[in-house]
Order: sequence, then C-alpha cells, then structure tokens
Amino acid sequence: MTAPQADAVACRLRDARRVAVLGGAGLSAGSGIPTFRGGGDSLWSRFDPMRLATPEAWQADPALVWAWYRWRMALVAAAVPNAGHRAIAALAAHVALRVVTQNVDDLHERAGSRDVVHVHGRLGALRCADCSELHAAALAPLVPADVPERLPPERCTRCGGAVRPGVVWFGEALADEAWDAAVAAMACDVLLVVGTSGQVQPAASLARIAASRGAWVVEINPERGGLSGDADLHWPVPADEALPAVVDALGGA
Ligand code: BJW
Ligand code: ZN
Repeated sequence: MTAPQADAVACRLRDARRVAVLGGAGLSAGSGIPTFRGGGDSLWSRFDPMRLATPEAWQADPALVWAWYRWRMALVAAAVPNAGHRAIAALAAHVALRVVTQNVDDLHERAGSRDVVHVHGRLGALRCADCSELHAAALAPLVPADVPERLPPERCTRCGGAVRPGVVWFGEALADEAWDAAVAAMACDVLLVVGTSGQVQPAASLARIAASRGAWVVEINPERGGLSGDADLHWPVPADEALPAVVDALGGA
C-alpha cells in the first residue's frame, strides 16, 4: 500500500507538463554524506564555516581549506547514490524534469540524471582562483583513486594562479549561468523541495519563485524548515523513502 502523500504527489505529476526538483544536503544524507546544519555529525556543528567556506578563509589558509575539501571529496568518492537519487533519475522517464541542487556532490549524475543544475558549484569542478579557468579534471566523476592524485592541485596552466574547489562560498555570487537555469526551471507545475533547510539565500528563494508562478510545491523533509511556508504539502519522511514511493505510485521506473 502506498502512502497517501505518494498518491497525492503522483496525481499532481500526472497532470504536470513541467516538473522541477530543488534539492539539498538531506538528499545525500542517505548516502552517508553529512548535512550542513542540524545535530549528529552535521558539518557546521563540527567545523566553523567562516574558517573553511569563505573567500577570506581561502586567503588566510588555503592549505587548511584544501585539506577539508580533500576530506569531503574522499567522502563523496566513496559514497554511492541512494534510492532518492535513483528515483529522481527514474522520474525523468515519466515527466519533463529539471533537477536543481545545492549539493556539490555528483550523486545525481551517477544515479543517471542529466543536465543537473548545481547552484553552489561542484566539488570536482576545480578552477583557478585568479582567472576561473577550469582544471583539467573538472568534469570527471569523483572516484576514490583520483582524490590523492589530484590534491594538492597543480597551478593553473593558463595564468599560474592557485587552483581552488569549484564551489560557491559564503559571500560569493552564484554563477550567472547556473542561477539563470535554476530560475528558468522554477517555471514548473510541480516543484519537489527535497532535503534542504531553506536557510541559504539566494537558493532558498527559488521555492518562492516557483510558488509565485503557480507551481504546486511539496516539501520532502523529516523536519519543517525555512521553505515549509512555501509548500502546499509537507511530507515528513526521508528522501530515500518518499521518492521511490512516488515512482511506484506513478507505475514504476
Ligand atoms: C533530510 C534527510 C533525509 C536530513 N531526507 N531530508 C539574505 C539574508 C541573510 C543572509 C543572506 C541573504 N542573502 C545572502 C546572504 C548570505 C549568505 C546566506 O544565505 N547566509 C545565511 C546562511 C544567513 N548567502 C551567500 O553568501 C550566497 N552568496 C550571496 O548571497 O552572494 C551575494 C553576492 C552577489 C554579488 C557579488 C557577491 C556576492 C552564497 C551561499 C553559498 C553557500 N555555500 C554552501 C557551501 C558550499 C560549498 C561546500 O559544500 O563546501 O552551500 S553553505 C551550505 O548550505 C551549502 C549548501 O548547499 C547550503 C544549503 O544547505 P542545505 O542543502 O539546505 O543543507 P542543510 O544542512 O542546511 O539542511 C539539510 C536538510 O535536510 C535539513 O532540513 C534536514 O531536516 C533535511 N534532511 N536528512 C530528506 N534523509
Ligand atoms: Zn588561472
């Protein structure tokens, strides 16, 4: 028997022409990647974001920042997509789907999703801190054997500058191309907001943008958060439970 929420979401999806996912760290929690906020082993309960995830932190101590990102890359490289990522990839067989994620891992891609918009960049997309040139390995998936070889990184082949993780730190602007694609994706009939606390701007404003354009918004998150007020339905279960149930209710992958 499927959950009533799964049937309700599936029913909306059947009538939708365009569907979007706005995802966050909770989607990858089921793959063993820690979230940023909350209790347990969350990143910001153990590490100071101002010393690790800002341009000032990079200026002050690039070796410390690199060590932390190297550890994060190794975690991601050893992780595998969970049932939530796989269900999102499977949904694309049923509906016209855009995936917008705040996550910097590559688990959506490894689960089979195409054209994922990473509004906060990607761990694997190393780039020059000075001229923004992408590092050669930028588009390769993260695999465990690569992580020690890639780091510490070489200097930029174009300008000799330092190579940095291709993520968006606090105080940095999101890449125009990613932001524009994310806003365009919010022109949808149904938005699935999955595993985000909705505390970080401007990404959190995307749900409001979709709602203001008439989207039906479902929030899949065990906890209520900053985006619950924008949601028509809050479904308080983990992503790797809810999303496969939606695919099942739609009639399988
Ligand atoms: C589950 C689950 C399961 C658990 N299933 N769910 C307006 C007001 C106040 C401040 C600002 C503002 N506008 C901008 C700011 C400043 C700042 C900001 O938002 N600060 C707030 C935190 C106060 N924003 C910025 O600085 C942004 N830049 C910017 O605004 O630039 C302006 C500018 C313009 C022009 C020139 C220059 C500048 C940039 C933000 C970058 C965020 N970067 C990070 C780190 C990325 C790199 C890295 O990974 O190291 O991005 S911070 C971190 O938070 C990361 C995430 O993508 C982001 C969002 O986190 P997310 O995904 O929501 O995770 P959590 O942990 O918060 O929540 C997890 C959720 O999952 C929870 O709700 C759980 O319940 C749930 N969950 N298990 C489903 N199994
Ligand atoms: Zn350079």
